[in-house]
Amino acid sequence: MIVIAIGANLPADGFATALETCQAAVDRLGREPDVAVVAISRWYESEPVPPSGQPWYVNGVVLVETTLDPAALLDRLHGIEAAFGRVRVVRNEARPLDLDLIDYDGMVRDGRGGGPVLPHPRARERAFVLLPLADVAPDWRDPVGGREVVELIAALPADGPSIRPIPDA
Ligand code: PH2
Ligand code: MG
Ligand code: MG
Repeated sequence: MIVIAIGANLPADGFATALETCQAAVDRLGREPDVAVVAISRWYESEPVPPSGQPWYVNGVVLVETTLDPAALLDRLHGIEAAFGRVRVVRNEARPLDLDLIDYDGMVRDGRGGGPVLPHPRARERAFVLLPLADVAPDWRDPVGGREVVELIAALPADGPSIRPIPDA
């Protein structure tokens, strides 16, 4: 199973909202050669982590199938971010699109020798990844700790950052 998390807290140029930006990014991902989007979570609105004066994020998760290896897939994700106006300047600044590779078929890699760190090292503590992940992959397990997504959700601090599903229009 290959898991990609999507986030945005500014509309990209040409889009009215961060939600529309995220939806268009999923469309674009599905039109990439060698990539198929096979499941899309609900969309969520989530308080920025760490807390800041930034706008709330829109977050979601998709499952994909691909013949690309993790590094090549990540390159494609970065290409889509750039096409949606993402300029990387300051860590955690507000952005029109963030595409993170969360899990690639359970691979565990520390990033030495190039390519992404897998699984994404912070995903297991982030409600804005885990809640949408549970929508599309309730049987997902953290390849490192072996814990199921529902256990990870239950372990989140009760007073953590707010997150709620965006009702369908
Ligand atoms: N992404 C971050 C940092 N903080 N907070 C929320 N709510 N959603 C995100 O997608 C997010 C964040 C770094 O990529
Ligand atoms: Mg991110
Ligand atoms: Mg990112």
